[in-house]
Amino acid sequence: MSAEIGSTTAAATTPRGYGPMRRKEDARFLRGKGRYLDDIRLPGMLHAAILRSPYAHARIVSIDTTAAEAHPKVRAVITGETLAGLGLAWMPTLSHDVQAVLATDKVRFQGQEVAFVVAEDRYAARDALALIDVEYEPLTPVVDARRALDPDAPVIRDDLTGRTDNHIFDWEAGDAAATDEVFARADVVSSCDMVYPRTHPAPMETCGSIASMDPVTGKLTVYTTTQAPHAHRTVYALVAGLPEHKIQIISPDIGGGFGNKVGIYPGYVCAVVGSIITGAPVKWVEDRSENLMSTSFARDYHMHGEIAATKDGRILGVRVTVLADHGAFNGTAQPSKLPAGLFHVFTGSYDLQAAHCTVTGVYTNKAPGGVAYACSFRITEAVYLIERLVTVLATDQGWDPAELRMNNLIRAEQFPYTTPTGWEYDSGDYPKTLGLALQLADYAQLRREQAARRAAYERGEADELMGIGLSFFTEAVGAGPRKHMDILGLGMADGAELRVHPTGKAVLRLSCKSQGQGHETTFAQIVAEELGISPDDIEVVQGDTDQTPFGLGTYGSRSTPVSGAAAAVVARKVRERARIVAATMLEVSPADLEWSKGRFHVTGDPSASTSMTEIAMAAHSDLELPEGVEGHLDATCVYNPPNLTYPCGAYVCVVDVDPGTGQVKVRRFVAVDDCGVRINPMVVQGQVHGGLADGIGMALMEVMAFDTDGNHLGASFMDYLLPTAVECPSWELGETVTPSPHHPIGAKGVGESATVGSPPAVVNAVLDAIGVRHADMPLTPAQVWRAMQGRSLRTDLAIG
Ligand code: MCN
Ligand code: CUM
Repeated sequence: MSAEIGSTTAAATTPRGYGPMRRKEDARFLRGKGRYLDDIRLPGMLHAAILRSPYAHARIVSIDTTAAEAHPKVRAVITGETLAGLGLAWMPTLSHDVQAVLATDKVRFQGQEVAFVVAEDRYAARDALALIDVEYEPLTPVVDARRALDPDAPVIRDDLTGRTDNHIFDWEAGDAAATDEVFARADVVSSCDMVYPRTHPAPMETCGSIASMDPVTGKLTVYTTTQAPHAHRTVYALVAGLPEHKIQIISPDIGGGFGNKVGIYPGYVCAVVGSIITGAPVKWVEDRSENLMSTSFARDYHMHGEIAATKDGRILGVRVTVLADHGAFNGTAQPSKLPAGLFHVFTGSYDLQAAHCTVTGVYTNKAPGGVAYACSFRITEAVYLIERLVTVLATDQGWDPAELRMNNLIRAEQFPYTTPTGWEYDSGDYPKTLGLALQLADYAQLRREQAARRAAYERGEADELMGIGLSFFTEAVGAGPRKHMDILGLGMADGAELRVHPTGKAVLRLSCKSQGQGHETTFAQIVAEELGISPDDIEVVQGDTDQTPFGLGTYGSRSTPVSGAAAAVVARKVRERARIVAATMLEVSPADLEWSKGRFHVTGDPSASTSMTEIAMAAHSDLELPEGVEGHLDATCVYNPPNLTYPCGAYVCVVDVDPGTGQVKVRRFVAVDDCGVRINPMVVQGQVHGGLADGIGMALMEVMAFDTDGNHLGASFMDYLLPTAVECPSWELGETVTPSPHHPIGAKGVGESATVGSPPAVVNAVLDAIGVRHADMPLTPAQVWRAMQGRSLRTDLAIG
């Protein structure tokens, strides 16, 4: 699906280091030989199912489990009361709130967990759910976040002492006074209200867990679909009071995470309790509806933005207020100290004088979670906001949106650039990146074609209108404990361990966890680049806490910025050890050796050399190493990134819209990404392709909608629409390379870039085609048609 222009062409050869290389893991994935959670069967394993609330808001009057317990194949029925006896009825969320593991007092969203049945097989567990008798007293739900703070709104979280409303937090960033001052002297101001609807990561594989408590040794083994195995282990230990060294978390192959697999879900906790109670391993795996209804969603931001500029097109400042719908429990995955995540970067890629934003978080009767889904902690919303605002300003003033962007982008010489909200962008050459995108798209020609098309349409000679949409984004990825980038309050730095075997093969152990991003290949390539060993000879081990070093795992596109750095650093340590071994072998001083990929040779005498393989064997031999130098070729390192990395990109989307039906066809999509040094350009392109498809999905079809009773209207793929190859054009990719100055190999993350950057490009294109200033996503045919009649609606609520 890729037309590559302005980018490296992928070859299938195996390089020694960086470069296009086919993914090693695909040998098993493409043959159906992956080992996913549901492929794992332990001896004597039991199966579980969860009874969920049919109501969005209701008091629980009684739960009668007698009939379910009497089912011949049922081994245990767990309720909130069972858990309360163990002190586990409530668990902490990623945002320092608490969430009911199984509801005791009230249910607070449709699909909330009420009881957990453990049975001999999956069918019996499901059947027994119907035998549980729960008496509910329905309560009025809060479905619309805009009504959550009304004085007469029902209080959702009456479990929290002293709580009299649905307010969670107020948070602000930037300088309010300076921003007001800038707005006061601006010539022009544009404003816009926009909703980033609730969406879902919807990975192909749903979430699940198998817990196995060994009653004799007291060791708890948990196989689970987690993006963050070490963080999960520490949380299990802290919450359940289990000894951490006796917990092993194994994250097997993962069929997509996209943020959905960062958090800890009630089913995971119940599986552990189920195993302790029954003395057998307990497997719990969600079905599709459960995944869509109850696991972490994304976005749900109601934003009001204002943008101020001079009359000659200099953007001065941005002012934003946001209402954030966090659902019934505040479970957003984000650094503890930043209640609105990294929404801070709402100033985007522009050199502004001042900016200010306030975010208010509220509870509603919807599933908890938030942020997750290729989000980089709310940057998706921030980029959408600023890229829509800039486009609205251009529309209002009759300016060209490309020119407006070009004139206001942060310039190359301004890096490192401190934003008005205090973030230090590490590097970039934004005008060059945008310039390349405009060139690849042939922007001027596109505008001419568009004008001709509109004229033909008005003469009745064309059926469709053409639109061109732009976006420019800056991402902030690669969070670590420094700069307050913890998760769950845990500031766990990421480790790497590298061991070279006597025959020159190597094993690299990392704290991150691939969910499909190709880590087994790309991290092997990093070590290969540093040591000159073939990537095929380097095994990457991840996802098993007994086998890998501590670290926070994979989310926020942090693997390359953090674990990628760790891999390079640990390989360099091994290389320095190899230098000493080589010097001993060649009977020279280590300082007299020069490294060229894969070998050390004596300075001035290339014939006196030894290869990495020879060195590896010698390191494990009877070679007499200098006093104090250990044998073997291995090393460990812990990497705590000094800053985030800031990749960027410029996107141009071209659409054709049928005004009669509102149908949108994405005709072209040009994406120029700058993620610094590319380890494997082919993998990067794959990441970008996926993210662009995601963006088309969010812009045109994906939304978690609710009716007035809080019923979930997107609980299957019949209702929650995902894009397919049919809706996607042949992507046209380009690249610029601005290395990160603080990263050992100059790489920046890229895993979420395209998801973050593409929705505004698509929306801007559709609105450009139909000549409408703003309409909310998703731009379904109905929404486009309504927008053309001047009646754009809220798409996330059936009440409109
Ligand atoms: N890469 C590279 N050169 C760079 C940057 C990255 O070759 N300069 C490669 C990496 O080595 C890695 C891949 O690209 O193999 C993605 O790297 P990175 O940007 O570091 O992102 P992560 O590996 O941390 O992946 C997380 C990111 C997130 S947060 C979401 S959400 C998302 C995404 O990855 N989920 C995905 N892409 C996904 N792709 C798949 N197939 N499945 C998911 O669940
Ligand atoms: Cu927030 S989606 Mo990704 O960061 O796993």
